[in-house]
Amino acid sequence: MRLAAGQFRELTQEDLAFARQIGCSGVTVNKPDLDSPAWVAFLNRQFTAKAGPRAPTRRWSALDLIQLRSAVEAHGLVLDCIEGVPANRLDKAMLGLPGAEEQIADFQATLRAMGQAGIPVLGYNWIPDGVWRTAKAAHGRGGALVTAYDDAIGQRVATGTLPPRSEAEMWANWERFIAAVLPVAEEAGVRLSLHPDDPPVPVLDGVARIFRSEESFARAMAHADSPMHGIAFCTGTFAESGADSMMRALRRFARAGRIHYVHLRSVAGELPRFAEAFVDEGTVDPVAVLRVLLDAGFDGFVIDDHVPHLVDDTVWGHRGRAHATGYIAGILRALRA
Ligand SMILES: [Mn+2]
Repeated sequence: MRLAAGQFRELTQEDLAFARQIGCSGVTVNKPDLDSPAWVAFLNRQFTAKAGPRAPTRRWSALDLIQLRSAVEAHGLVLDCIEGVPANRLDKAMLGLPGAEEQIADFQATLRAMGQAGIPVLGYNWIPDGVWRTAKAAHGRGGALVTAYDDAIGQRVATGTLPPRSEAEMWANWERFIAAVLPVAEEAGVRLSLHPDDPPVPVLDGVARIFRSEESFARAMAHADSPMHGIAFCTGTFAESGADSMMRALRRFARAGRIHYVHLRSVAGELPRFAEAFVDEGTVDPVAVLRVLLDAGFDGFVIDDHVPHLVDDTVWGHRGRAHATGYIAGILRALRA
């Protein structure tokens, strides 16, 4: 088990140095925009061959990803994982809309390119409208800014932007997707890791949220039963339904060897109302989580996740992430001793 720094959208030399400085061995990037001026500027600082602007791509090429990987490795780090595909284009596949086949073909192409570039894990989720919160700047400990969710408010929101979808429809769309992409992942040697729906409520905005419980993950793991298909185990999201059920799911899937990596964060409260919290408070016991993973012989990586926003913090959350990663590293050292 090792620690990674997480969720970079656009890498900077300073971010990569920071990841090393706080003791991480690897990084994950989240829906990187490899067409952005910032990334082009990064490449032009990192490499002598100049990169130019280009039109947005639907598929990352092997060259894109080799550049990404070598930029990370130049800082003494491993590129452990990418979360999401270009511009997060998977919504039509999730909803079964026209264009789904094209998105699945793009996803397959990205998997093949990742295999060629030697990037071992692709994290994905099955929530077409993403993570929902009803407050983005609630006050946590000491006034740190945290996100919060209240289902009484969430259930009253209807954006009207998505077609209604039942559980059966969302499962059928997922089964079509995984049947198309898992053989490609196996051939490419890239592991697909499913993140739970956040918040894990049965339905939001008219669309069923199917990956919200231990039972739903057991069904998904049995249906797509391959070492190349596993779980991005988010302790925070699972604990939004209760910390005890999170620990049950953790023990089950860790023992089964189906956890590829872990988002280690905590929450205060549970549905129907919760707020995000520092990793050293709230309902998630990070000592118990790491002990289960060590006992199960877990050999993936652990990253922090959304972290509270501290005084004078950056958008990415350098201060919050330094606190979370240092805290997790301390527990690991103590457990190993
Ligand atoms: Mn997460």
